[in-house]
Amino acid sequence: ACPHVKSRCPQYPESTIKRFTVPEDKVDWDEKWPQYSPVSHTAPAVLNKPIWADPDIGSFSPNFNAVDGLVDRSSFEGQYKVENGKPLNPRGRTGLTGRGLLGRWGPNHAADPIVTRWKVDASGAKIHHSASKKPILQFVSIKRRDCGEWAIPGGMVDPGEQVSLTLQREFSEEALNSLSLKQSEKEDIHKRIQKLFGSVYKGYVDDPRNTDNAWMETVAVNFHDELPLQAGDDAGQVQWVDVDSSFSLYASHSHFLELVARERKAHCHFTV
Ligand code: RP5
Ligand code: MG
Ligand code: MG
Repeated sequence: ACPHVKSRCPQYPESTIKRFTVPEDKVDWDEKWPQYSPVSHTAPAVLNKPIWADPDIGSFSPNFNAVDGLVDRSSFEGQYKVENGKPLNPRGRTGLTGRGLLGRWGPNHAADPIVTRWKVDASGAKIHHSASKKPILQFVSIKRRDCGEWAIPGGMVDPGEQVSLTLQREFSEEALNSLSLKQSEKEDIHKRIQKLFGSVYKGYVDDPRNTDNAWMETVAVNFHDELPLQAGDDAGQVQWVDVDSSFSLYASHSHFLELVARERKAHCHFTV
């Protein structure tokens, strides 16, 4: 796997904290590096003991690398190491210890619904890219309220929740504003998004919130359909975006879209 980059972003999100700089050749835990002195940071919102967060290690020793009650603490990346009671990021050093903005020690499981359609002209014919000659896909993208970056409308898996439900729930909340719909409209939307396609990606997300002890993992799936969009919940805006964009997306989301485009034999170009 290639070294994580956004997980080493100098400025930790929603704080004034700066990460200890980790050069690419020192990311791997197997590289001896006695000078490594990462900054410790866990956001006040996490220390406040909300229901979505674990307690601090010391008073708390969960079953790592396993399904622990309703919380899945196993990783798609295989067995991760636990050192002094704390799980170690499977992709290596991030320059920051603690949990930062993430609630769980170890993997924090999310789900990413990638909803696509073909880009068509006024007559309904597929538009092909002038250089690659391949048809152009569009995907539903939301502007995240936290950082203002465009992203897939994903979200965290709730304890005990089926990933297939998280995908539908987060997509409906963020891209269809289902939290403000009538019950009958909710049911209609639910039926339409149940037609689930195979999963595109399962594993680590190079998310700017990641730390040495807490990181994002996801299951990304692709639905191909037309849907009426309306931004809601943690989405500020929502729109269909060409899978041919000059702007970069949140975390490793452009990588997931590359996988979808390849599978659908569509044009793809993203700035990473
Ligand atoms: C990313 O964070 C995942 O790929 C997913 O899109 C998202 C989940 O976190 P929230 O949207 O709930 O903040 O790493
Ligand atoms: Mg959400
Ligand atoms: Mg979200």
